[in-house]
Amino acid sequence: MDIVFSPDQLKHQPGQELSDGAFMPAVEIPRRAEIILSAVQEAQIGEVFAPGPLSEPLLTRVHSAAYLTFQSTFWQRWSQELGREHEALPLCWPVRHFRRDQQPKDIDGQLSYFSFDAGTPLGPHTWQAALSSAATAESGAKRLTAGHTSAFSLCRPPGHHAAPDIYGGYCFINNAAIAAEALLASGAQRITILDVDYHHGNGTQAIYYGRQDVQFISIHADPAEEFPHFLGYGDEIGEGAGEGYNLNLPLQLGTAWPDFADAMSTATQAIKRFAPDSLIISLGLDSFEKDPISKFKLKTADFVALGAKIAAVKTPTLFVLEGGYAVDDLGTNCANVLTGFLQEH
Ligand code: SP5
Ligand code: ZN
Repeated sequence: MDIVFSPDQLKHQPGQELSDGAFMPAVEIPRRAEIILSAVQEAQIGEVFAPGPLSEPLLTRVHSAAYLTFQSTFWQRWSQELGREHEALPLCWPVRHFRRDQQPKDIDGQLSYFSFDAGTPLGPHTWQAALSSAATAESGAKRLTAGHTSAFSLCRPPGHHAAPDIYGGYCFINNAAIAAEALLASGAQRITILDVDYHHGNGTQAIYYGRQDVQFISIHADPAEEFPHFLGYGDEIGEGAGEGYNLNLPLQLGTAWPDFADAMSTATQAIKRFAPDSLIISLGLDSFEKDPISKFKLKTADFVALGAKIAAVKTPTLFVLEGGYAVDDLGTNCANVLTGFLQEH
């Protein structure tokens, strides 16, 4: 299985995030990608390739023009117009009783308008790294179009919390959606995105909620108990033409492999009924028992079984890295998913 990775992705180096009511060391750090890259090389999953340049039209298929203008000009405005050299966090959101139809002109208002959390710092090279991450997803998708039966896009920063015009949850560009759009643009009719990250993929759900060409399935911690708090319930089934093409499988805190495996069986049955041309896995590894911010209980060996369950769908599969934070076993867990997949494939 080819692995796609760009070192430009390491240029996003957040220092601190707001968490537990205080500034804490950021967890979505370059070290995550380095741990995973060395483990998949060690496990001889496949050869590592740099991505080609990102196709611009894919960006506009996923994100709004206003959002792309904001992100691509943000650091210039923040640093040169305002003289701010520290990384940026938003302060005030248009929640209940506020208006959302007026995009503010000033930069602090815009930071809030285009975000949903204060845990996702924007720094000088964030957008460049996010573009490289999206290019990594696109290059993986191109391998499936070329006839490969699997590929691994080692994307970082992650993408599944990013909606058409909102960043947050450490995500800026929705990489899984970039890959889905690349496959559709190359002639695929139906794509499934199966999101196994510990957190609900609210951004991916938002992008595809009204569409029937992309089925979205997410296994995650119950939003009543966990971030992103406001989306990911089981009664969210899609709307309009998309009704029936969104499936949320929330699980309780403390979930271990047997219950996660049951949810995987439900998911794979739904995928087989939909019969997609390709499967995209939003591969979060934060369901691990020792993940520093999460509360599921998957063990290192369980990730082999997870890969095998994905292989049982028997559909060309692109793995797109999402969350999973820097602990020693992170790389082994990732390699285990890919090994488990390859053994059963
Ligand atoms: C891609 C992805 O996995 N994004 C997750 C974003 C989660 N951000 C909020 C984390 C809050 C963690 N609070 C618990 C810290 C443990 N003390
Ligand atoms: Zn996550």
